[in-house]
Amino acid sequence: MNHARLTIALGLAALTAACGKKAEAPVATETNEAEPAATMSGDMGNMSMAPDANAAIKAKGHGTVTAIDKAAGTITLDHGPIPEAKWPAMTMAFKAAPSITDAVKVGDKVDFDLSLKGSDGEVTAIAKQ
Ligand SMILES: [Cu+2]
Repeated sequence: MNHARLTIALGLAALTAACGKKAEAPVATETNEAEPAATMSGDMGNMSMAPDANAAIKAKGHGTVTAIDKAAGTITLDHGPIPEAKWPAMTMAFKAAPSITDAVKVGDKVDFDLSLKGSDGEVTAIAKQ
């Protein structure tokens, strides 16, 4: 499963929905002398309601360590669903610092924190259950 593609697709869907809603809404207000509609379309990237594709998503997960590659700096986890990222359960590799890969071993059941950004997923904290 390609997380990056899924995340981007969800992001675009949300962005499109946000923009569509904005466009349909009545824009002019009699009392507001600031430009009502024209500035809106040129400023989509800064709309607070739009998800920022570059922002890291913080998530927590639970699973089992299935592989550790200290040389590559990765840990593979058979993890349960992660609602923050809209992921189903799966087995996948994440980047992990030595402090993470040294803290657990294959077969351990773990709770972990993730930082997800684009196609990069990194385990930022891990603890045996
Ligand atoms: Cu996954």
